[in-house]
Amino acid sequence: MSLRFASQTLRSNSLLKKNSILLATRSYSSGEKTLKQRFAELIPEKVDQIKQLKKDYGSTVIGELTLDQAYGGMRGIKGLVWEGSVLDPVEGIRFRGRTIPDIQKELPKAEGGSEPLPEALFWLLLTGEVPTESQVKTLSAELAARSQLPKHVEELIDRSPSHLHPMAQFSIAVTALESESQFAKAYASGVSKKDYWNYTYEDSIELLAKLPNIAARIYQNVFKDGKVPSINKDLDYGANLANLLGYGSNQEFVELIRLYLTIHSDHEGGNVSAHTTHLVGSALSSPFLSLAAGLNGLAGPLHGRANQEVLEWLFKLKDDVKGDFSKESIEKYLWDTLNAGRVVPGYGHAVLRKTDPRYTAQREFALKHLPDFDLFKLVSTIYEVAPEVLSKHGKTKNPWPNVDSHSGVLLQYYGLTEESFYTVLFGVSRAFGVLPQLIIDRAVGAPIERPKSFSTEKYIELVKGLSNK
Ligand code: HAX
Repeated sequence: MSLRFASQTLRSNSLLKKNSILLATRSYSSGEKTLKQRFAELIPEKVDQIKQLKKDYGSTVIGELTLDQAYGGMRGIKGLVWEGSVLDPVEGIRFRGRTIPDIQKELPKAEGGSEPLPEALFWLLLTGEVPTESQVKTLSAELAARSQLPKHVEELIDRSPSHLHPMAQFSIAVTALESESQFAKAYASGVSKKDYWNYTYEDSIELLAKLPNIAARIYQNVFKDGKVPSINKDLDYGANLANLLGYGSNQEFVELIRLYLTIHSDHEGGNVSAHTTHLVGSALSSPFLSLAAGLNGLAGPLHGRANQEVLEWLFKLKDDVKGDFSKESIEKYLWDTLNAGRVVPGYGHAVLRKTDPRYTAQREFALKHLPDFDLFKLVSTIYEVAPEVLSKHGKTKNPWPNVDSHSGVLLQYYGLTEESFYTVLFGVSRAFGVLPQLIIDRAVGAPIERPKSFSTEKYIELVKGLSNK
């Protein structure tokens, strides 16, 4: 090991020790377990559960695979393990067995607030347990305390040209945080596999803590005067993010951000951002490099960027229909989109076969807070027309709206009108879903991922051989 690396490792180990001491002290003072302590207690149980499952059922056939699936984006192939959430095609997402209305009811909220705190969801996704209010407060305080960005990351964001898409800036900044990775340093110093989760946990908390400053710095640089307010150590994560973006004085917006961060976090393991983060992590790349890879996938228009595309599509619709917002006129616009060979953004889904409950949660928020907003009314009319048009068109397997169909409209109402920034907010939220799985992956010793591929020629050989049997 080089001298520089050895001293870095020593520094990171002493920092880790300092953090653990800090956490232990806090837990003694409140008499409750911290997230890290509780997770550490749960690891042996999870490891044993998996070991037993593999021992009893390791050779059980859990599905069959067709050639169509190999060529069709691997839809429906069971081959991933994801603990935080499971997606039912009709019912939608359940986070550790809980629906969105369940988590709205059960998870701790900010004082005077009615939406769940995303920090509480992080706890739930990692442990399967609902934290107490004071446990969430401890976690919020830790995230606020670790939020400061290293100088080189601030400089990288500041030097990015304003025409570089916010998602590209986001990915660059998260990648550059690799300099802070305790996991990478610990790995290089040869720590035991059993301790990987510990460093992955520390990196994940560090990363989550720094995302509001990254997102807000990009937003303020690209769209405002470049000044980023300071993190308030007494506030929760959503309130701080709203403040940093410049909208924290509006409590309704703060509530929206808490809801937004909670419901965009996790959507089981097969979606591009979740799968990519997990895959890259399986090579023992740090949480910083793994999340950056996932964010690059989220930036695609068929995935997270759809929330930006929805707004662009809505504004074009407004121009096209020239004040005629009748169902007939919207129907014509939908057909024009489809006949031009384009997708209707915000509609369809690879798994869902009904209206996305994340759409419904946002619709309910709008009905409560902004029922008369013209863009909300437009989105509602499209909801009445689009499923029938898409069904008649006959291509998509799911003519119902997904999460991206609604999120931008809510942000527009509160004045956050710069739609090219929207996927960054999605990315901050997605970190709450994919980082718990990375920590679990390292805790249970998940192996490097390596499915089998064939060339078309080889598949021809394979299917001919099989059909001759
Ligand atoms: N408008 C028009 N056509 C659509 C469509 C839509 N909204 N959704 C699907 N289709 C088409 C597909 O393009 C595909 O056409 P081809 O056979 O010509 O390739 C056909 O219907 C079958 O597709 P599918 O099986 O129903 O859907 P996929 O699993 O292949 O794709 C997508 C799922 C979400 C990518 C797709 O529905 C889509 O492109 N939707 C619009 C973009 C969007 O809203 N993306 C966000 C999804 C939610 C998310 O991940 N958020 O981050």
